Amino acid sequence: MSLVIAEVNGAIGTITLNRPKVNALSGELLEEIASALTEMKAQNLRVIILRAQRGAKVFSAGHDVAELPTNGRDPLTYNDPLRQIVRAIQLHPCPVIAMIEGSVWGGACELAMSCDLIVAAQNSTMAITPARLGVPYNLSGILNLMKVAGMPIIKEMLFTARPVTAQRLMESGVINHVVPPEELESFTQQLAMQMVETSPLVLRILKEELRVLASAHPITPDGYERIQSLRREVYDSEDYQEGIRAFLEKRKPEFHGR
Ligand code: YZS
Repeated sequence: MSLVIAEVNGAIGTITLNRPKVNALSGELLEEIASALTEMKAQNLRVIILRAQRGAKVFSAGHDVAELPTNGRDPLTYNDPLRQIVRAIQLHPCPVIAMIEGSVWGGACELAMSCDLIVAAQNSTMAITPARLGVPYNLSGILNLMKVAGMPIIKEMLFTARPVTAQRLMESGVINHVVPPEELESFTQQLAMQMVETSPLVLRILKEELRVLASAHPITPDGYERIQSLRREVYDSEDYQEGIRAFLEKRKPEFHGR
């Protein structure tokens, strides 16, 4: 069975996450999203909708924790499949709308936030979880959060690792629209149609302009080296090993800060 269902209806493409295991973002699932995006790019579609199965309780459980390395290697490198998909969505020539139903966890929040707009059902939530798992979030991941959300909500989400409601995320500017679950599909289609009616050339160029300008954060080599060495402290730590072990053993982690 495919982990992703790709469909085209007129100028609108839809990519549906379809992994029975709560849509956890395994390398294989992410590769299927990448292939769907590449095919849709070749078809010159005007809008893409990224969604989970209709009625999903979990949009996605985030990075597949079983695939995180436990051998002292950086778990979220430039070439990690999730990082590649985030870049592919940001670089995709047409707008991508995340249509959210259910809970969104960890790396799946970044996947959703890398889309150009987010439409969410009233009962959906997002939780950003590296502190619960002991994972050193990477720099582009943090920067991507900073591009969409304000510092107060980012800090609350990162420091508590708890789910935040779609309503609060809309008030914080992360989500564009929150709608009743039964209106989610029709509302998102309508929004997509409004974009289909505009100039594809202008939309493509606006998207790239916004991407480049929003990424223009200068950082000194010294600052970069410092953050990277702090991250290394985490993935070399006992807490990192404990976080993953506890998840796989389905228990609460016991962190000691070393
Ligand atoms: O018992 P089986 O074998 O059926 O497996 C269970 C879960 O262990 C598995 N599963 C996962 N496997 C790998 N990676 C995951 N992220 C993951 N999440 C779940 O899927 C099977 C069904 O899970 P259940 O817990 O039984 O399902 P349910 O009771 O419906 O609860 C669904 C949720 C999503 C609420 C629950 O599974 C959950 O809390 N999952 C973990 C969510 C999470 O913390 N994800 C963050 C992953 N980390 C990242 O994305 C980044 C590395 S970071 O942390 O840095 O942001």
